[in-house]
Amino acid sequence: MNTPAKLGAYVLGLAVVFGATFGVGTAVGGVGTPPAAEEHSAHGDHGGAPTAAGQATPAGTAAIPGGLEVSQNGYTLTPLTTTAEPGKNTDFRFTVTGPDGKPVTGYQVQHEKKLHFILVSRDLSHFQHLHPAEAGDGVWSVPLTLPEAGAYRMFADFAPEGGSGMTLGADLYAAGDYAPKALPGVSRTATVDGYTVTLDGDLAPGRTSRITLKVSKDGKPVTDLQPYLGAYGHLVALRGGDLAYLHVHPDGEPGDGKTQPGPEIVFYAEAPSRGDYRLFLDFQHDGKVRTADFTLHADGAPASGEQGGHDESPSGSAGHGEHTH
Ligand SMILES: [Cu+2]
Repeated sequence: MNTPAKLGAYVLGLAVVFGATFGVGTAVGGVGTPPAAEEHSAHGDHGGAPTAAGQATPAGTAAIPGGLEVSQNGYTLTPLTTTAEPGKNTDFRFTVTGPDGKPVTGYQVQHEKKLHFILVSRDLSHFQHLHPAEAGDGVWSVPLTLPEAGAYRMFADFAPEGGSGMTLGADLYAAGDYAPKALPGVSRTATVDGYTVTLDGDLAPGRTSRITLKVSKDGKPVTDLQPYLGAYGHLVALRGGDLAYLHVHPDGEPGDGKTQPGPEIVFYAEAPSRGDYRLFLDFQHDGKVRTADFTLHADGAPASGEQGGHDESPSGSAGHGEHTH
C-alpha cells in the first residue's frame, strides 16, 4: 500500500471512531434520543474512544458532527417550503426520505417523541424546540413562526426504525431586512423569567465534558424541577460559525433513585473542535418550560479530569428530555 492509501485508511478509521462518538446526533438535541438501549449502544465507547481519538488527531478534522448535512446514511430531510413571512405563523411541513427514496413512516420513539425539531436563527440569537405531528404518509407538520427576517437552521433529530439516531439540518428563510447579531461573549449565568441558571464546567475540543447547570429562583436553589419528557433538563449545544449540533446527554433521569430534581442538572457534551458554542437549556418548573442560554469557548488541550468525570456517568442513564415552547 502506498503512503497516501495508508493515510487514507487511517483517516477513515478515525472517522469511524468519531462517527460513533459524534454521529449520534441525538444530541439533544439531542434532542431526541433513541430509546435508552439504542442511545447507549450508539455511544457505548464513550469511555475510551474520545481520549484515543483526541490524542491521535487534531480535534475536528476527522468527524462530521450532526446537523451539518441535509442528507446522511441515505436519509434526506426535505422541507416542503423553505421560506416564511417573518412573524407569521405557518403550518410548516417536511419529510424525511429513506434509502428507498420514499418518506419514512417508521420512527423509534426517543424520549416520548418520534422526532425532535430544533429551530435557530443562523446567528444563534433565536432558539425553539418543537415536536411536529405526523400528518400522514410520512409528512411532518408543525406550527412555526420565524420571528423576524433572516436565515434560520432547522434540525430534525430522529432514529428511523431499524436505524441509528441522526440529526439532519436544512436552512429556512424569512425575507426582509436582516441585521445579524454577534454571538454573545462567554457567559456562565443566564436569567429567564426570574430564574437564574449558572453553568459550571468547560467544553474541551475532541472530548466529552461534564457540564453542570444549577437553577435558582429568588436566590434559592430550585429543588423541585419537573420531569419533562423523561428528564429534568434538555441541553442543545451548537457550534458558532456552522451550527454543528453537538451530542449531549444528561447524567441520570427522574426516578432512577439517585437523580435529584434540582438544583443541579448534569450533562455530558462532546465538542468536536475548538471554538465558540451556544448552549440552550430547557427546564420545567411550575408547569412551564423555560430556556436559559449560554456561550462557552472550547480551547486548549482537554483536561485529564474531564474524562474521569465522564466515567462516572451511569451507563444506564437515558438520554435527554425534550420540550415544547
Ligand atoms: Cu424534542
